[in-house]
Amino acid sequence: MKGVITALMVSYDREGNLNEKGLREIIRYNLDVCKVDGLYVNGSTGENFMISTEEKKDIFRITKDEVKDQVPLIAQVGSVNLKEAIDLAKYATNLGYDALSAVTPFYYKFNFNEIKHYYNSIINAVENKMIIYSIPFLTGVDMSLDQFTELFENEKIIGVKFTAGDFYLLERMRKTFPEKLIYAGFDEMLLPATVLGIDGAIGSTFNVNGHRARKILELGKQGKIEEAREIQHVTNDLITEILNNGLYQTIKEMLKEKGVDAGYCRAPMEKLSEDKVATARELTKTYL
Ligand code: MN9
Repeated sequence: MKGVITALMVSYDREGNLNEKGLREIIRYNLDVCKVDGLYVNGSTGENFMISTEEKKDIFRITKDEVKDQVPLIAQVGSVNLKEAIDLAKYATNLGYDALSAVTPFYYKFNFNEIKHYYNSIINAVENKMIIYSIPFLTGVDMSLDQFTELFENEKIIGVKFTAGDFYLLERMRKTFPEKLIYAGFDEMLLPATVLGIDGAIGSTFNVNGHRARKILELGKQGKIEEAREIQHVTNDLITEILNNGLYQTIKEMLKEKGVDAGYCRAPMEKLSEDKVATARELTKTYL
């Protein structure tokens, strides 16, 4: 479960209904064109926090059916509704997902004992492994090295998706937990994270830019920093444009330009204006 892992996009129609055919096409594009090493399902990029439990299950089921055993699959099951998280953990485990992941519980200011109880409750309910999903800029939950150490005492908790720019903490984590899996979560900081010794990366832009991410990771690991930096520069030119134009909407529009039925984002996320659709088309021509 190392390497470039796409945070999978999901296709919704104009009314916000799940588009199974489109989801399958996005998966195929990731496996056949971007050639990524795995998929992270129902994360932020999958618009997970705006959809129902039944829809989450449909996405887990369709994805496993399309991928079979081609690449490892990670199921993000985290929810402030702990019963839902456990239900989803059982569901994804029964489907044969290779690992689970759960976002730190958010909205309420849970104390660390509550967070620890949340992770142990989810992972001890199933025969599977857990990757912590840490994304402080969206959740407001910032954990310390000592707190990660306490969570990692449970051997079923095998790693972390580290979506943060705190490279001091990242370095301390690498040194302290050589046997745990650390995934970079910000695609625009992939090279510096690689230099610090991550095992892989999980990101949204890999849906379209997975081939460049692979080069950055491989060159970075080989110590070919100049070459890797050039590719990170091009990657970040693209990511900056995507962020300015609307993150998930623009990636979907780029996929559509490549013939993938990627659909629209789920409300309350808005649809792109004509101008922004045109910008996404230009980006596709320039970068893909
Ligand atoms: O999880 C993604 N985070 C979010 C990873 O979507 C919130 C990243 O891949 C970012 O989308 C990407 C752009 O900032 O690095």
